[in-house]
Amino acid sequence: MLQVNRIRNDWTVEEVRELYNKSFLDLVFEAASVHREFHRGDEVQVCSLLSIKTGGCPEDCGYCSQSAHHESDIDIQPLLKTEEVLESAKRAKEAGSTRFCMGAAWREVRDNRAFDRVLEMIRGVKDMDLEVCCTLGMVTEEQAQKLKDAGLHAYNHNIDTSEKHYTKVCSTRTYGDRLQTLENVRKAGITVCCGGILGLGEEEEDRISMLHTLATLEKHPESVPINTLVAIPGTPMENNKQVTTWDFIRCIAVARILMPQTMVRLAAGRMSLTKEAQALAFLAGANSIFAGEKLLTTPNPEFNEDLTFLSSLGLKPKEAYSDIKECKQDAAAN
Ligand code: SAM
Ligand code: DTB
Ligand code: SF4
Repeated sequence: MLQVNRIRNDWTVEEVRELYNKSFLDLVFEAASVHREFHRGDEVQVCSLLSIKTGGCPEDCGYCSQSAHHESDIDIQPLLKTEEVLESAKRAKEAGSTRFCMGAAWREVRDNRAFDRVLEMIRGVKDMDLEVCCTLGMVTEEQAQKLKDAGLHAYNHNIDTSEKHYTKVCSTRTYGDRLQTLENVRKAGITVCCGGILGLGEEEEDRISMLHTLATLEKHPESVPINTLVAIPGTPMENNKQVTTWDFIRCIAVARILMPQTMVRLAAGRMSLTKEAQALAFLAGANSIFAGEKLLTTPNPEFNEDLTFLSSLGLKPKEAYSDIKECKQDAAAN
């Protein structure tokens, strides 16, 4: 593909800052142009999430309902049975999802029976021709290889914010730990899903730094979820100020320009975004949503409401693995 020549991993912080500070409409226009050059402007991928193990997490991430350090009101749930997970994946597929992401409130993967069960879940979801993604905390190179062998397509592991601000978000692990897991996932040949959260009390400079880190990884993540904080009662961030629509769209647009081939996902926080703001996000380069009434522990718009909304904008759900299929077609044509 000719466009590959324009993929840059050497962005400077100054360049990212310059983009972030562009006048709003110029920024959206540039992002929309890049988006249409690299992606179909009429497609959005619809993904589903399932929490396969909920709550009681030993990490102290300040935003999270599932940390054992906070007093949030959630139903703690041990690892689900494989049949329950596959049933849920089947329903997600029937409703129109093409990617299924399973999340566990673990600090890290351990080599135990629970991990073997997750591998079994991956095989089952893969057999349904869904893109299968997991987010299970830190993984070693060997564990990543086992995930790959089971058919895992993507691993989600967010850097959340800038390296500088990270110490104010989580004290039980380091930014370096996050980057190490991402490297282990890459080495195993699994695609990387890595993004962040806006609204963690960060400054603009932290957002710029986070986007810079993502865009200067050796290879851009294939998927970048942009979450806005869902402020959860009982967590240290329950009273954080809400992110403005303008700041949110700005980050989507900058991510799109820096990482043209990446899927930019509207992740947590859509309940507090108007439909108009979401439409603007699609214009500015977002091309995926999480659908279904629940994210991991918090509410999300209903599936049918989203499908009607997408269709009202003339957007169609994207097929599973369509990027890989397009690459194969390109290779065959050359
Ligand atoms: N335990 C694993 C981990 O931390 O990587 C996987 C699950 S964790 C819940 C997945 C991601 O969801 C986090 O990295 C964070 O970016 C996002 N997230 C969690 N709680 C959130 C909240 N309240 N608002 C927005 N995003 C949130
Ligand atoms: C991501 O970046 N956002 C999703 C997915 N990856 C795993 C999770 C959002 C969780 C929102 C809070 C909750 O529902 O507990
Ligand atoms: Fe645990 Fe993940 Fe929540 Fe952090 S974000 S407390 S690691 S479940």
